[in-house]
Amino acid sequence: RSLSTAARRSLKIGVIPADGIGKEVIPAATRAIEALGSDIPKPEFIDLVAGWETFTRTGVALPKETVEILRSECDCALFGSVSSPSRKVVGYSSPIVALRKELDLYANIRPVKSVAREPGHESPVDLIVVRENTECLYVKQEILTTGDNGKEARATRLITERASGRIGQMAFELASARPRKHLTIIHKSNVLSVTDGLFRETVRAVPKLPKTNGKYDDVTIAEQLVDSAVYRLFREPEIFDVMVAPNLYGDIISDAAAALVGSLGLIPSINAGDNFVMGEPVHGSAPDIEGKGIANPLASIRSAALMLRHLGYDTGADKLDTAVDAVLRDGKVLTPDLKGNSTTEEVLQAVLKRL
Ligand code: GGG
Repeated sequence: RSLSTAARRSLKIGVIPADGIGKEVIPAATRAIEALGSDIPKPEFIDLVAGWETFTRTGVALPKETVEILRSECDCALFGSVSSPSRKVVGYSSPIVALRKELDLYANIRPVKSVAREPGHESPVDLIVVRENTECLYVKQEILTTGDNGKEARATRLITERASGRIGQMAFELASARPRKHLTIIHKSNVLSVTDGLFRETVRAVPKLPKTNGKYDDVTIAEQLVDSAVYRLFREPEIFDVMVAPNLYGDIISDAAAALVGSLGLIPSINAGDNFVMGEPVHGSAPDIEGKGIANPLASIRSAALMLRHLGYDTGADKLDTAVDAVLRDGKVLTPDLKGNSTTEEVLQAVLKRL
């Protein structure tokens, strides 16, 4: 990471497929990256482990070695999907939540965009969910006690000025670079006036900070309560451009928004911090289709494109996105989530043919 983007001769990418279909779609993404040739520095893939399966095998969900190698040897990473159980398992904690914290990947950027009828035409849905990635209820401080009402479960919801400020700045930065320059702050501060109130006020204050120097003056700001935001997302998605939300709301809204473009199997994300970036499809490990070879690889290929773009490799990223758009527009080679009957490999081949 001491090398500038332009000076890098190779790009070291940590590869963590983790669980379920992550093991099928992440290899497809690495093959798409390899096919970019001289558009990017020579990719070197470093295979790393994490996940529920790793836990059942070794007793650790996120091995120290995985974190150390990502920190000391990798320029970036690709993460697949994880199948954490829905019950408490002693000694287990979600490795993706932990990894975002360990590497301080404070922004989860999730673009949701439908493919335009023809290249260059407007997409009917074109928005970005910017999800705070390190706190909210995902600090996972839960306690179970027994009182007069039987068992009582409590969770701490953490919202800090620091985390809200930096995710706010990231959201303004993204909004100011888009044609519509519109940012909607998502909260529920009519009920949670202390926690969501702090998030809302801190994000709102970003453009007024002296360090921003009027940089975001042309960004229009709106706000929406999270429940009505979901309603309006389905009724009139075109009103949204960039949405910024605390962790839990951002997680839910971005999965919901995926329904607008046909499949969760199309939605990419990056987990970004000031020093590291990790691409990750928004979908989970999909145990129902694991091992069948029919998982949609496009969210992972698009996550690779987002990761490359974040690192400044726009040509490579554009090529991947253009190839994915062409496959979708053509509509002949699609996995079952998009009502097709093609396999992961066939969709990958269709992308590779267009690179
Ligand atoms: N790639 C996104 C993903 O794996 N989603 C499922 C998820 O977030 N799971 C949380 C967990 O299992 O710990």
